[in-house]
Amino acid sequence: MHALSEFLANHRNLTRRHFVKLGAGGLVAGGLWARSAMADPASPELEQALAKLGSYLTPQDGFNDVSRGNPLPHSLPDEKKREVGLTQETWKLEVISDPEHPPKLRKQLSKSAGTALDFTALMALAEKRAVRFAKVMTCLNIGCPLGMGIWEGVPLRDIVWMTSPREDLRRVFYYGYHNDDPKQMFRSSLPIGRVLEDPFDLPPVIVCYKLNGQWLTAERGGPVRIVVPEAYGFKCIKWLSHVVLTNLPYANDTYAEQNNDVDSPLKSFAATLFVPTELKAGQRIPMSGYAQVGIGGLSNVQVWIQPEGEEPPASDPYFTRAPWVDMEVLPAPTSWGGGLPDDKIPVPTEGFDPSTGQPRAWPMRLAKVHWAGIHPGLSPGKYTLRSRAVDAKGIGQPLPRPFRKSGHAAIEQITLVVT
Ligand SMILES: Nc1nc2c(c(=O)[nH]1)N[C@H]1C(S)=C(S)[C@@H](COP(=O)(O)O)O[C@H]1N2
Ligand SMILES: [Mo]
Repeated sequence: MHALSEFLANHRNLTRRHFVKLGAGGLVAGGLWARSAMADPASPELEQALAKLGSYLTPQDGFNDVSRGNPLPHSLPDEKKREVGLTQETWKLEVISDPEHPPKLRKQLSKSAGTALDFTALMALAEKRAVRFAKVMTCLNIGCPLGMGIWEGVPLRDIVWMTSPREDLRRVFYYGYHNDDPKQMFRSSLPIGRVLEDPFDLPPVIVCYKLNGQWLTAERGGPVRIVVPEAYGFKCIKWLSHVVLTNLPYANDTYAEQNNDVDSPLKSFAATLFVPTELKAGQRIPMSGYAQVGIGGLSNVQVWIQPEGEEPPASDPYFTRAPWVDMEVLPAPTSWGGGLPDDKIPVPTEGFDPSTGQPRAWPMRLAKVHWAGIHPGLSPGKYTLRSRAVDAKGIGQPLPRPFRKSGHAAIEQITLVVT
């Protein structure tokens, strides 16, 4: 609750500013959002909407869990976890050559040769090479992020280079502990180029051991998981045990088996967290929500309230020509939550100014934002409320990549009833 009241205090000035700004603009697109409604910006309704947003970062045990496994690896008793390498003391990572498509390596890191990487060696690397970045963890198939975190790890390339690869190395695949049952293996993969270099100012692919400044819990994939900054959750393998270097030129992710598009980076999308759905005529309607900022960035969040019976043209299935209205994207919070020690972003973290602890740019790509707004009220009837993200190029969700199996970005629909 402490974090929440701080969050509200941090956002109050902003909302005041916002509604003054909107008020000065007068009527906006669609004519629904009138100047008069913006007269009392610090409204109790709006505070109610902001109060529903919760903390910015998600505590580790507040993430939604979609892990596979029978039994779930994180639910194993401590004794068994020690036995199978799911503790920091017993964890070992093998970095080996794919026997079917072998690259030329000078060395492998294997348990049999006694050269597997252990947690002490990982921490020795971390002392010099640790990186941190913000990322929203989202399942490609789920319409709501699983959680937002600051992830810390060592670049995967530093570990790949330990094998002194020479040539015929085109891809890396990796998997974690899966109850020693081949049928339960959950594998993901990346082109070697993405591991060795970070295109478009992305942070590196990491071998991750901390989340929000704390050791990665077993449920989040600890002691060690992979985190790929721009990817959906299925690329971020938990309970990491094996990295396999291969000359295979294409993706061999387990997730491809369910018809998923496994080469698709995070999309931008928005959703509502709070809006009253049973209303009186003319009653002001506060609303708030979040947006995931995908690889395409975010320029805005918009809302459209469609009266029942007013159908948009069939030639516009993604509602690009509907009378969308801008909401206010809230600035970076000054209180982060999520269990971050002292509520401070660790220094250094990519994308953050080390002297102020604030993001260098906002909205921050691959992270989350909150938004809020207030509608002046509707006449009696039934309506459909929709929200959408608009990317940095001005393209509205679910475009430019509308297909479901490359990541959920369907426009949400909420029914409002006004009496
Ligand atoms: N070993 C392993 N890693 C895994 C999975 C899994 O089932 N097993 N699920 C993946 C999927 S589909 C998602 S969306 C993310 C979820 O990460 P989280 O549990 O930390 O939210 O983990 C990924 N990593
Ligand atoms: Mo997922």
